[in-house]
This record gives sequence, structure tokens and C-alpha cells, in this order.
Amino acid sequence: SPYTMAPVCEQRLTDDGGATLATPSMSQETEWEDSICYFVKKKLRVWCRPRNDQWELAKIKSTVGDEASVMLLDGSVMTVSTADLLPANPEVLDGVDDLTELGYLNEPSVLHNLQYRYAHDVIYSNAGPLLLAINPFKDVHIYGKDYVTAYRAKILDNPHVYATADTAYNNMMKDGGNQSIIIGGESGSGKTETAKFALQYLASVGGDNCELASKIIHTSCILEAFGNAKTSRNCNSSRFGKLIDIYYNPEGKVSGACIKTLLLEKSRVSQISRGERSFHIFYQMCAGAPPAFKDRLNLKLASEYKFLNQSGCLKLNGHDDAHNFEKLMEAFDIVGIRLEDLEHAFELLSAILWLGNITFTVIDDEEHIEVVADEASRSAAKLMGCKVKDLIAVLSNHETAEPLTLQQAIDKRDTLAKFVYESLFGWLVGEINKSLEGDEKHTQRTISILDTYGFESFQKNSFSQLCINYADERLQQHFIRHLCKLEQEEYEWEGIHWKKVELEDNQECLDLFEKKPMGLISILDEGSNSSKATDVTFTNKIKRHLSSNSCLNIERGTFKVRHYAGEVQYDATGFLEQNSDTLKSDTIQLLSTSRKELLNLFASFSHEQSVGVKFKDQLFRLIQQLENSKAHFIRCIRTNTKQLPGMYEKDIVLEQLRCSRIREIVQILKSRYSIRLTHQEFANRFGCLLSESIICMDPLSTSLAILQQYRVPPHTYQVGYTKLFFREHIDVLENFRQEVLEGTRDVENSSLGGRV
Ligand code: AD9
Ligand code: MG
Repeated sequence: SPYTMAPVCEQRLTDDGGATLATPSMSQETEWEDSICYFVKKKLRVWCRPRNDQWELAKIKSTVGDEASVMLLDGSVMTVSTADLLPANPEVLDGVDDLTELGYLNEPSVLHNLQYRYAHDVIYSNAGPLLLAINPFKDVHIYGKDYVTAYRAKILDNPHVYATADTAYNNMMKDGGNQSIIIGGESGSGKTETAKFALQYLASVGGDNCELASKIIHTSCILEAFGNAKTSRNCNSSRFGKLIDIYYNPEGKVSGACIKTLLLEKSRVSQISRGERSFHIFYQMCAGAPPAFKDRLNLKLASEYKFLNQSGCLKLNGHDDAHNFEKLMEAFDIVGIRLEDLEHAFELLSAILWLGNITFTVIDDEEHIEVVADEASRSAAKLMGCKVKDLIAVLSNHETAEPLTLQQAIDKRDTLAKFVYESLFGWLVGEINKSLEGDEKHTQRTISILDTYGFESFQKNSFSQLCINYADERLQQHFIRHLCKLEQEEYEWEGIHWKKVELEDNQECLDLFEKKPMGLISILDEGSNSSKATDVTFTNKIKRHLSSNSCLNIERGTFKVRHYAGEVQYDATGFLEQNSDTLKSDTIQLLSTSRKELLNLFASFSHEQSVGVKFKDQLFRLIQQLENSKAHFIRCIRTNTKQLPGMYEKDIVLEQLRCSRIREIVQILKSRYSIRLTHQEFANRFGCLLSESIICMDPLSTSLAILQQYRVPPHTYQVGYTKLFFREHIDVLENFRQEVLEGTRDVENSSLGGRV
């Protein structure tokens, strides 16, 4: 059957996001008791909460007043309040591919369907056009060349990231428009892995150019080495956002690619929380560089560097840094980055580590310092191609030559290290792009894959989390608006009449960041440009200007933001400094007079804009590009916080479904006109209900004849240009059909003259 067999019974949402049993909807409103009776009589499954807050499947045995006696799956019988019952879908619907096929969309039903599939290692599901991807945290053996071929040839067409990528590719080939695959989800939910599978599909789908495809695929290894790190949520957490544009020529062959990145969390270079790591590359290099290379760079073990050993975590479980270094070098080779350029990059990486080891001695009561002239300062200077005394001068004095205090000196040193790393990352992306550049610039069509950092909430949340969560908030809005828009477009295209549904989005939270003239970003910007502003004046100022915003909550020194994905408490300490992020003129001078060309280049790129303002601009440009493409959404979901396979924590899954509004979105996608059949499909299925003389008419006329003859209430369906839209299951017709097929009913033979 093209539609579900669930009983005709709707759900009504209650305030707590659950649903109560309500009316069989083809008839008039029926009382709650009637529905229960229906469930009792038909021995249908319901959801109940007899033991704790967890929903369980049961069958109702009997009801007395507002209490029901239910039998659970294990055979035990319990008494529950009828207010605590929800309709469950019949077993035939267990594990359907698409959530919109479910008759009931209450939370336990949606959770159950995903869990049912997950238990069978089926990690992908559809929610209409949206793909849900549950992180299996283990190898599920559904990827690779054979699978790519099978999805391409439509031998397989169940929900899969390859199927989504294939849809995007086909769309592009059909109407030529640019496409985007937008991958969302919390930190650790599987965005980056999913993005790699999509990339693998899209780089190879055009056939032919295997070398270019291989180059594109191997960029991930490089970007992850330099841009990913272990956090407490994810051992391979992306600390930057990326959009990969893949270009195609008119024949659909891959002709080039370009990577655009969003704000790298460079604070990680100098500061890591306990149990976390800095960027993978540092550990890989220390563990895997060949001896001669190590000598040249004066490279030690990771444990000898402050920037790396401060967090008490040097190793990644299940990962071999030395082996990953080898793989990285292979990737560099395949992508086509020259070894001599790389040597310069590695010199700077080593210099960064040595910068972190530079120490200071306090020389007077005012905390003024002197740089210790040891191996650290000598190595850093040598690797940076500058004189030791010049480096020491920059690290011990203000631009004005006045001496620095200890904290100021540490900050200046760290700012330099972070700047060099960030510039190196940008340079590397530029080099990769040069090597991916296609030659057919003018006839290009694009499919873009977006993979950013996901929503984060740690015990201590700083400026990085604010930026990451702001980006996530922006993309969430794009997600909500587009998914609902897609739905509306089909109705418009089919010319049917319907009432537009607006889903409440997260505009209020975005206003908090972007409001003019005074949102968080501009207040931060102002503070960073003013010499008088401190972290305290900053907090006071947001209180003054933004306290009317319901997403903000301020308490001494910290402020809480209610994001769509949860409330996060930010610690405002250091915000202004991290936001301003400009190099002092003497530091720029040091870099521009260095003997290392890369540093001269970086010095010339040093910018004036604050991080927040730059980030906001980047985000706007990104969203604009996405707006101009047809979006395909993938929502990643993690099933537990421990990064373990086979562990489905319902609360964790539910929280993510709630935050990203999955159930409401499915509801919108479904509740309007959930059943869609082309005129032909409808005529084929129910044609048997008419006498033969009428069946030879065109499909539309046949369809209309059936609807009228069997008195399907006009308010329950609409006739589009190519399809019939039904609000719910057409059980009346199904039953008639069944009876006709079984020979227990005759076809109604009444004349339809003048009625069609
Ligand atoms: V973050 O926002 O960058 O911190 P992501 O990107 O959402 O996060 P990531 O893709 O890095 O999460 O996935 C985390 C881990 O889950 C991976 O390192 C894999 O070990 C695991 N994972 C994710 N998806 C799959 C998959 N399809 N198959 C197997 C997976 N393992
Ligand atoms: Mg990631």
C-alpha cells in the first residue's frame, strides 16, 4: 500500500509536547472514551508510562473511569491513568523508512521507530525530504564503491547519505540549479563523517576524473589534521566550519572544487581544557616525523611542550598519531602540495610549540618581566627566521618599548602563536584550493557540502562556544525555514488551496546576537575597540541593552543564552581580548622582517576587524550562498554521550529531536495533506470500485468519479494538477476495495452522468 494502515484516529498536541488520543477523524469529534474503546476492541497497541518516565508499549485490557488496566509486552498487568496513554502505531509500521509514514507522530512513536531501526543497524531514516542519520559509533559496512554504484543505479534506494547525495546530483543535472547538502547536529553526532561520505559520492559520481576525485576526497585528511581536535564530547571534533563546493561541467563530470572555511578555534593552540587536546597535527608531527626531519625542526616529544602537555591528555584512544602522520603525508602527496612548501609550514608548527615553552622571570614589584634566553626562545626565533633579541624584545615590551607585566607577556606570546597557526591554516586551505582548481570556470554548476562545528555546552563556555553556538543558531533558522518552505512549494506548484504554517523559529535568539544597533556582536566589538572596556563593563552593557530579550539571563560575570539546542552559561572572562585579536605593530614588524617568506605573507594579511564582526560577515555570505541553492538537509543524531556503539539513550535522542523540531517538522510535512497519490496511482488502486464503463476515462475523471460516488467528504482531500492530496488515510475506500476484492461487495453501479 502506498500509504499506512493505521486506524483513523488523530492526535492532539498537549502543552508538554506529548499528545492525547483524540477523535477518529473522518467522523465528527468523538469522546476520548470512544477512542479508548476502539483501542480495546481492536486490541491495538498504546504507549504508557507505568514504571518511570519511559514510555512502554502495552495493550489496554479494560478501563474503569479514568484508569486503564494495561498489559505490557512482558505480560505484566498494570494500572495507569488514561491521561497517560498515547496511541501507538500498529506493528506493520515498526521501522518504516520514512517517519511521515507513521500514523501517529507522538514522541514515543518517533523514538521507537528510530530505535527499532538502530537496533537493526539501520542508521538512516527519512522524515519526508530530510535525512536523519544516527551515529552508530561503529562500522556499519554500508559504504564504499559498491554502495556508491548501487545507489547511483537505483538498485538501492532506501534512506542513505548516498541517496541524498544522488538526489542532489540528479536535481542539478535536471534543472541545472546549484545544490547544497547541509549537515546539522550536535557536537559528536556524526556531521563530519557524513560529510565525507557525501563527498566521496559526489566526487566520484561524475566518473572519469579519478585523479581529481581522489584529490578532493583526500583533502579531508589534511583539514582534519589541522582543524580537528579531541574535545570532551568528540575525539575528532571539528574546530572550524567548512563548505566544500564541487564543480561540475555540463556533462555532469567533476571539474574542480573549492573549500571555504569558517572561523577556526585558534584559542586551542595555547589553551586546552583538562582531558582535551590541541589540533591533531601537533601530536602527529611529534610522533611520526622521520628523525632527520625532527632534527631539522628541533622537534621533541609532545610531552615536552607546554601547549600540549597542559591538559594531561596526549594520546587518543584507538588512534596512532605516528600512523596518522604517514597517512597525512600521503594525502599531501595526492592533493599535490609540494614538499618544500610543507617544510616551511612544519618549521612554523615547531616554532609555535617552542613559543609555548618560552618562560619569563619577574624582575620587579610591578610584575615586569624578562624573557628567559633558553632553548625555547632560541629555537622559536630560529624557526621563525628572526633574531633572538628581536623576538625577546617583542615578547617583553609594549609597542612603546615600556616593559610588559607577566600576564601581558604571556598574552602577547600566545597571541603570536595563535596568529601564526591561524594564518598557516588559511594558507593551507589556499594551497589545497589551488590544486583543486578546475579549468572550466564558466560552465560550472555546484553542489556544496556544509559541515560545521555543532552546538556545544561545556562546564566552562568561552568566546569560542559563543561563536560556534551562534553559527549553529543561524543554520538552524535556515533549516526550519527551508524545510517548511519546501512543503509549501509543492502545494503552490500543484495549485491547491491551503493555509500556510509558520513554525516558530529562533529569531529571538538571533536578535540577541545581531540586533541593530546593539546586539551581542556589536557590543563586543565596541568593547574590544575601547581601551576602557573590561569584561565587567561588557557584561553590564549587555544587561543594559539586551535584558528585554527573553533568551538572555545575566548573573554576575556570567550570562546565559537560551539557544534552540539548550541553555548555555558563558563565562565572559577574556571575551573582549579574544574578540579584538589584533596583532601589535611591533609583532607585525617582527613577522614582516623575518627571513621566512610565509611569515612575511602572514604579516601582510593581518587584519583590523574584530573576530565577531568578521565571523558574522562570513556567516551571512555563507547563508546567502545556501539561499541561492536547493537545500538537502541531513540531521545527525547521537545516541549517547559516551561515544559508544549499541547504546540508545532515549533522553539524549529525544532532546535532540525536540531541539531541532523534528517532530513538528514531520507533523507539518505530514499533517497537511499526508497522502499524495498521482491521479494515475489513485485510479489504478481504486478503479475496481467503479463499473467498467467508467474506468476507461482518463485518470483524473476516474479519480473524481470514485471520490464522488463513495462520498469521500470534500474537506478531506484536494485535487492538484498531477496529484490527489488527502488529509489522512482513505480507510473508507480501502475497506470498500477490500470487500470488492474479496467478493463480499458489489461495485456500485449508479450512473454518474452529470456528476463528473
Ligand atoms: V563536531 O560538531 O565536529 O564535534 P561531528 O562532526 O558531528 O562532531 P563526527 O562526524 O566527528 O561528529 O563523529 C564523531 C565520531 O562518531 C566519529 O569519529 C566516528 O567514530 C563516529 N561516527 C560518526 N558517523 C559514523 C558513521 N556513519 N559510521 C561509523 C561514525 N562511525
Ligand atoms: Mg565535525
